[in-house]
Amino acid sequence: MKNMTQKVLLLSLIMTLTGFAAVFAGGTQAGGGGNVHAFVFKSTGNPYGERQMSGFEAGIKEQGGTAILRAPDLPTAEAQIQMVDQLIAQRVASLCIVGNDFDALQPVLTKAKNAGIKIYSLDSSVNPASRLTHVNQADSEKIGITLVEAAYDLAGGSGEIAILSATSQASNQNLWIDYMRKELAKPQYAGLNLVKVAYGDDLRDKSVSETEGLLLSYPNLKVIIAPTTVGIAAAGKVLSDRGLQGKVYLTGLGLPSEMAEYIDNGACPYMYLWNPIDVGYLGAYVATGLTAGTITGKEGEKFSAGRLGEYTITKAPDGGTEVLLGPPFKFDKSNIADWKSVY
Ligand code: RAM
Repeated sequence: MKNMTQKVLLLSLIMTLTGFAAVFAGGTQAGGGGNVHAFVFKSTGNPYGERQMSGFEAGIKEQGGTAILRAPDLPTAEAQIQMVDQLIAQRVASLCIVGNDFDALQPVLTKAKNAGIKIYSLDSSVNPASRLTHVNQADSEKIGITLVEAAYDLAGGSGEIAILSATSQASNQNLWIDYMRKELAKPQYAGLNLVKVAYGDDLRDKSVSETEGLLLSYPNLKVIIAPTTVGIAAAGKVLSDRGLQGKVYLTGLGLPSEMAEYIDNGACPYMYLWNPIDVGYLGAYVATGLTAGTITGKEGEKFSAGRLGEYTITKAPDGGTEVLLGPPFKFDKSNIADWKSVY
C-alpha cells in the first residue's frame, strides 16, 4: 500500500513537472492556436505606452485570453528584435508591435509569421510586408494638418517654428512630420519657417536638452510642435521653468495628466490626443480577430471591438491596411480639468 502511494505521488510529481516545463517552453499551444497575445511597446518609462498596454491587457482579459506585455529599456529596433525572438520561442498566438523602425524588424517578424504567429503593428507601424494590418490612433494626415494649423495660430501667422520629435526612426512621428512639411509648403503658410526637427528619442532628459538646444540656437523661436507625449511634457517643463509663456508657445500631442499644469500656466495653450487606453483595447480585438480568423487584415473587413463598437479595415497611406481609432481630440483650459485624471 505504501509502495502504491509512493508510485502515485511520483507519478503526480512527474506530471506536474512536465506541465510546468510545457508552460515555460510554450506559454501556450502552437502559434495561432493559443490564447496568449503579446504586445511589444517602444520603450519602458513612457506613460503613454503604459496606458496602451493597460487597454490591451483589459481587452485580452475580457475575452478570456492572456496578455504578455513587453518593452525594451531603450527605443531601438535591435532590442525589440531580441524580444520578438523570445516571443517566437514562447509560441504566442499573436504579436502586436509598436515599431522602433519601419523596416528593420522585417526579418524577425517574417520568422514569427512563419511560426504561425499573427503579426500586426499599432501606434508606430512596421512596413506592410511585415504586418497583417496596423492599428492607427488617428488619421495621420489630419494630425499633420491640425498641428500646422495650431502652430500658425499660436505664431500669429509668421515666424520660426521647430518640431521636437521622438526617435528619428519612429514611423508614426516621421509620417506626421511628412504631412506637416506638405502642409507647410502651401502658400498660406509662407510666413512660417520650420528651422529644425529635433529628436528627444522619447527619453525625458534628452527631450529636455533638445528643447534647451532649440531655445539657444533659435532665440526668435515662436512655436515648438512636439508630436510625442514624452517630448511635449519635457518641453512644457523647460518653457515653464524659464517663464517663457507668451514668448515661445508649445503644442502637439500630449497626455492630459502630464500636461494639465502647462495648459493651465499658458506654456501650452492647447494640444491634441486620443485615448491611448482605447488604442490598446482596439489592438486586443484585432489580435483575437486575426487569431480566430474572423479577419485577415484585408481592406473592407469588419469586426466588433467590444465596448468601442464596429470597425472596418481600410487602406493605409503606406500601401498596407489599417484600423483607425477615431479623430484626435483638442485639450485646452476649458476641458483639461475633466481629462487629467482619465489618462
Ligand atoms: C509618444 C510615442 C507614441 C506616440 C505618442 C503620441 O508617447 O512616441 O508613439 O503615439 O507619443
